[in-house]
Amino acid sequence: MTEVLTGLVISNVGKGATVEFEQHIYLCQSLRKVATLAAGDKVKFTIVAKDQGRIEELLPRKSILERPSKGAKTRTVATNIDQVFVVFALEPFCDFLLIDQYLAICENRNITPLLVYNKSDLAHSDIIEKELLNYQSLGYPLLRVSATNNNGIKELRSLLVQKISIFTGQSGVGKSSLTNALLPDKELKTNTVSATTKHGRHTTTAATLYHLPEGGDLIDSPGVAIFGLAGISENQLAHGFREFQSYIDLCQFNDCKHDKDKGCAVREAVATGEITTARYQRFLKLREKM
Ligand SMILES: Nc1nc2c(ncn2[C@@H]2O[C@H](COP(=O)(O)OP(=O)(O)OP(=O)(O)O)[C@@H](O)[C@H]2O)c(=O)[nH]1
Ligand SMILES: [Mg+2]
Ligand SMILES: [Zn+2]
Repeated sequence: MTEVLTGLVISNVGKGATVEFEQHIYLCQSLRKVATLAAGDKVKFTIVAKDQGRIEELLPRKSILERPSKGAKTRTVATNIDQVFVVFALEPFCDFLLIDQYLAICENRNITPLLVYNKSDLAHSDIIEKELLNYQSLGYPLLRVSATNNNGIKELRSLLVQKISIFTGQSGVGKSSLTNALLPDKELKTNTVSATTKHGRHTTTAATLYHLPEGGDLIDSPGVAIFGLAGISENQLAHGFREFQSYIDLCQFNDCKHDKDKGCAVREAVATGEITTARYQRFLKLREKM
């Protein structure tokens, strides 16, 4: 009888999932389940040939990040994540709507979000600084880093120990550059997951898990494609704006949409300045997008 092993999914490469067991990688298939597997999954598998295996069972997940797929479907991007590092920069200019979307998802998925301002070697922006002050007052940790001059990398590294973390953010903000700055062996930057785009730039196409020398794992994921608002309800979106939480219960109506509704405590808090207009406007925009 073949032995059933417990492995860790490193990446879903389309034609199968790469599964790690005792520092060895097996390309695994299963008739039904392989499409749903993602980086971070723990699976039971059997070895069927040299470097090849078959997935027998998917083990329970602690958390899951999904992205929208064809039709109303969703696709799993990564699982068992402890913390999401939301990476942004001056260039391409920081998309706060996207940041709020990531934060809202983390609030609902019990994942710790942290903000990472990369390319801190570039110029200062008053617009960005103003928003960052607000995020910090809401309790979101903020790190200023630069993959170019290694500023802040040590602190970033210390936050990754013993956790499964993922970098997310717009394409071009430097997620892969930061991953490379953190990994000791540049060879680990597998070319199988990076395809040269027509602009001649390397862009990440599949979420891939990397082990860190200090312990802990890092998943490098494709840019903006990752986790849309897939699987989140309107109520969860409102809850995902953490400063709304204490007001939601005070709204006059249970089914308050926090828009033009009568007796909305959230809108009232915007009027008195307890919730910033910027965050509230972005909430309305995201709700419209759903
Ligand atoms: N000035 C400066 N440029 C940086 C820094 N980090 C990354 N870059 C540059 O930004 C560009 C994009 O970096 P990537 O690491 O490929 O960005 P990414 O977020 O992985 O992009 P996708 O894989 O497309 O999502 C590259 O040209 C990097 O050299 C930084 O700290 N400072
Ligand atoms: Mg990348
Ligand atoms: Zn309301």
